[in-house]
Amino acid sequence: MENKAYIALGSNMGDRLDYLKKAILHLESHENITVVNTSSIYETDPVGYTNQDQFLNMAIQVMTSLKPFELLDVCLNIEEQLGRKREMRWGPRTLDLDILVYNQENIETEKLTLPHPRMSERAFVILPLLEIDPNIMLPTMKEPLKSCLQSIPDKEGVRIWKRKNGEDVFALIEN
Ligand code: A4P
Ligand code: MG
Repeated sequence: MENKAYIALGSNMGDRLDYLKKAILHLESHENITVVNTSSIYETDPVGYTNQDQFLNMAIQVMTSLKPFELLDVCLNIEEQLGRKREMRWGPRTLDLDILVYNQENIETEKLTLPHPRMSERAFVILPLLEIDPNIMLPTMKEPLKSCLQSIPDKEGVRIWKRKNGEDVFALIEN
């Protein structure tokens, strides 16, 4: 499991917490993926299309032997299994799994862009990610990601909803 990746999770339909938990368990149950860290769970005001319910968002770190496109396919499959219907870009969703970063890969294709193209403008992505890796560097930025913090909008729309206590990776999703 030599590759390090960060994945953002989001849900704003149905039992949001249950979708996040199930997504993490699905990833962990894949033989080529180990979940090594999770952020707290945040409740966040919708960004983009704002006439929709609040999201739960979090970030996780995985180690994987899958290549980037293989990891993406696993994520898309899990979204599908957990009932995601693609109706509207930026619209309500049971589960969104976005790969944020994969090692220091820089990929620009329609199917997969890494690092995730909109991540550094989005408080609902950056705050959970910095919680698990405060010094993370992106291959596309000279400064550490935390240097964006001051200038990103909507930070007040991102609130801790379920705090992670201690080091136990699965404590949040087990109870
Ligand atoms: N794709 C390309 N790069 C990636 C990547 N790094 N990770 C492709 C995952 N997928 C990637 O995604 C469309 C296609 O993007 C995928 O098939 C994949 O091949 P999608 O999930 O179907 O579309 P989407 O999520 O509706 O669009 P998009 O542009 O990914 O939306 P975002 O940017 O994810 O925004 N507000 C709050 N508070 N919290 C949220 O989580 N999420 C969105 C969605 C809007 N507002 C939000 C939130
Ligand atoms: Mg997505």
